[in-house]
Amino acid sequence: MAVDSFGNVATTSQTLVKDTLALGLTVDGPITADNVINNAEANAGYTFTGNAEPGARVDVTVTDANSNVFRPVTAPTAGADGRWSATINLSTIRDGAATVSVNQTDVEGNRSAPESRGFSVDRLPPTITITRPLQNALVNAAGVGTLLV
Ligand SMILES: [Ca+2]
Ligand SMILES: [Ca+2]
Repeated sequence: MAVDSFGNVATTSQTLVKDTLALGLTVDGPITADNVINNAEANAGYTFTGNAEPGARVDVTVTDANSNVFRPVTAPTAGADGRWSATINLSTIRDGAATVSVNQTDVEGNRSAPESRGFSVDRLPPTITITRPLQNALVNAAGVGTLLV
């Protein structure tokens, strides 16, 4: 408030918006079409995507079944449309249940609660087991035609 020599009073007001929240954090799924990272997909690396506040830095962490942790080389920043993407090298990820976790720090420095999504890693090809029949065991007609001993 300001008062001049004639007693006129000038006031100004300004509305301050206090931003204490980091909103809208998501991580897209499924991870690959089937939510399973196979060997070829692991070797190629995977680009995780999702939403965050525009301009927020998004920390992306993948943890595999052996508690190995994978991160992008640099944490992505959400674009003006709120989209983020992070390519992560998964060439040494291990088989089993894995999780991608994301957290964001918005431009005001607010951090949000983490979001996470589970997926599977299956890098081993299916195994084919051929069991020789026991000696003198009966093999039916279908088995005789296909079994090479
Ligand atoms: Ca915010
Ligand atoms: Ca897949």
